[in-house]
Amino acid sequence: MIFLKTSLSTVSQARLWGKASVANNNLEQLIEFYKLMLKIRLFEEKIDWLFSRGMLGGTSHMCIGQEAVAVGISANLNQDDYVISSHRGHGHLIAKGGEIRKIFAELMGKIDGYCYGKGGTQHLCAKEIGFYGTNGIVGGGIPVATGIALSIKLRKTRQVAVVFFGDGATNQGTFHESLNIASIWNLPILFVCENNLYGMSAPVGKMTNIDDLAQRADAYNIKNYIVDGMDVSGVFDVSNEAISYIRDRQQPCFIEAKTYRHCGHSKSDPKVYRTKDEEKCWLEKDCIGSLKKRLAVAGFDVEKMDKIKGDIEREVGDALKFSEKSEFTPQHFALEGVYKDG
Ligand SMILES: Cc1ncc(C[n+]2csc(CCOP(=O)(O)OP(=O)(O)O)c2C)c(N)n1
Repeated sequence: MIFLKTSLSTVSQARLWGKASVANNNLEQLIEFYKLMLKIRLFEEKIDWLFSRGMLGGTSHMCIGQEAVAVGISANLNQDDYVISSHRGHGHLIAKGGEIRKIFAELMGKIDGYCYGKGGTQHLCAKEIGFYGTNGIVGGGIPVATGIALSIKLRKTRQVAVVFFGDGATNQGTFHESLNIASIWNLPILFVCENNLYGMSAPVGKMTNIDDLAQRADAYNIKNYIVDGMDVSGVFDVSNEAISYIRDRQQPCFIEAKTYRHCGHSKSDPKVYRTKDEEKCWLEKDCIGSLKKRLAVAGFDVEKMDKIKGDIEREVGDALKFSEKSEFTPQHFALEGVYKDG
């Protein structure tokens, strides 16, 4: 079931609505969603583990809790569609077909990383699968995606550009300028706001004076949707309609996915700005936990789910070993590939 822009004002309402869409997805598809969401989570949990042991430097922003948004939307994309991400982008890359061994290697500064170990977590780029980068500048990916959408329009293909960003990014000028341009030029772009309720420690309710961020798309006459971001099948259905609309009509769309990050903003965040009760409440709605329950109700037995988890754990372990064996990027690479002539 799909929900056009409504007066939705609470996340609990979104949750109820999202449930109605489960019947639209078949068991096989739900299992694939489950596998991919679990892969993203286990991969990020391993990154957390590496940080805790001092085996990774810098910082990283996990999407633990938000996996359903990346997976539900990317399931509607073709390889030659474009995805542009934010600082919280591992899940978007994996959902677009990214290889976890190359992401591990990138984070470790190894030569086999997606950007030869020079980019790290906030500059992950995989052009060969249409992934045009994570972006450390809040709102920075939105105009890039809008430019890509313009190039699609000029080339007259049926591709779409999808850009993921957080609630905080909707207060940036880049967001408003991009929505305006996309609207007046009829660009084939899907704007996806992952409203996880906080921009760092700032609650969305204190930073914006509206109930739903999707309202902002109305100001630019862009068709928009609100969906429960904890329900992967709801996200899939909504984005399926939005992406078909973009391809057929060559016009932009906007989705606000109400979601939550179970983890802190980045690895060093003790989360003192939110209550344990709130965290517990959202954990109960966790996208992976709830899908697991639905699969069990649908008759998919627990042993099979345990096997899936075991297989993914092995895959993550192998990917890590691969990246550990990879060589550190040689110093002379620092100046290579940074400037393209012509
Ligand atoms: C232009 C800019 N301003 C501030 C920052 C610091 N910063 C990094 S992430 C972040 C919060 C972003 O919140 P949101 O857009 O909601 O994304 P989320 O982290 O919730 O996924 C801020 C303020 C930045 N990286 N870039």
